[in-house]
Amino acid sequence: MRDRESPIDGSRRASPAAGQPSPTALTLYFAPGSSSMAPHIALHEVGEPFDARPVSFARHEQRDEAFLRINPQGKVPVLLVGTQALTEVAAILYFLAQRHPQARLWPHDDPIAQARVISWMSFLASTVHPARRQGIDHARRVWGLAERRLGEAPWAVGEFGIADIHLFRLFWRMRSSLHPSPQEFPALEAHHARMLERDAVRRTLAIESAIGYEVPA
Ligand SMILES: N[C@@H](CCC(=O)N[C@@H](CS)C(=O)NCC(=O)O)C(=O)O
Repeated sequence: MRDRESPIDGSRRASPAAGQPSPTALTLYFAPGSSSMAPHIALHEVGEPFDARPVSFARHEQRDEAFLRINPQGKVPVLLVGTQALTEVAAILYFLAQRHPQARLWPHDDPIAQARVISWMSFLASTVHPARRQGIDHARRVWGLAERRLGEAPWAVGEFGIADIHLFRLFWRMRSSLHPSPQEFPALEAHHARMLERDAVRRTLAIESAIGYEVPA
């Protein structure tokens, strides 16, 4: 991490009188282009200020002792809420959507839509994200399932929400590594284009590309 001070080490914090951060202040640990892009987008969507801490994969900062104290798995994203660490894209997106109902990232009044969002997020985390490691052919088959699942709908479930953010980041990554033709996944391409119209997405991409992507091509 570029900032060597461990944010969970209370002994190294300033005293409250000297301006100790609020116990609910948000800190995002992220590596440009990686899974953490999804919570990064969500933070811009909800508009809450946060402290952004880049983690360099090239320098193996995810293996630094200070970072492993925050997330023993050595993975991003991590969102600190005060000193409490949240991990896993799905959980962080859910947390931000609940914390900011005005951002309308979650179908608060519709239990069936809520279950469908969880279904998408589970599918993305457990089937889509790990697919690439099982080979290009397998990854393409799995993306074919995502394509059919999205179908003609503009968004994953009803209105725009957290499942779209999660889906976007994974498809963005797949596009830059497997370079599918525009005809291969037309629904996902249209979704990707729709996402790129959003200020929060454009802002996140600009910030992350300026720092530099260190994820494998
Ligand atoms: N299931 C986790 C996946 C997180 C993950 O795999 N993060 C990767 C980047 S995409 C990482 O930090 N890798 C660093 C490493 O394994 O050394 C989630 O949804 O947050």
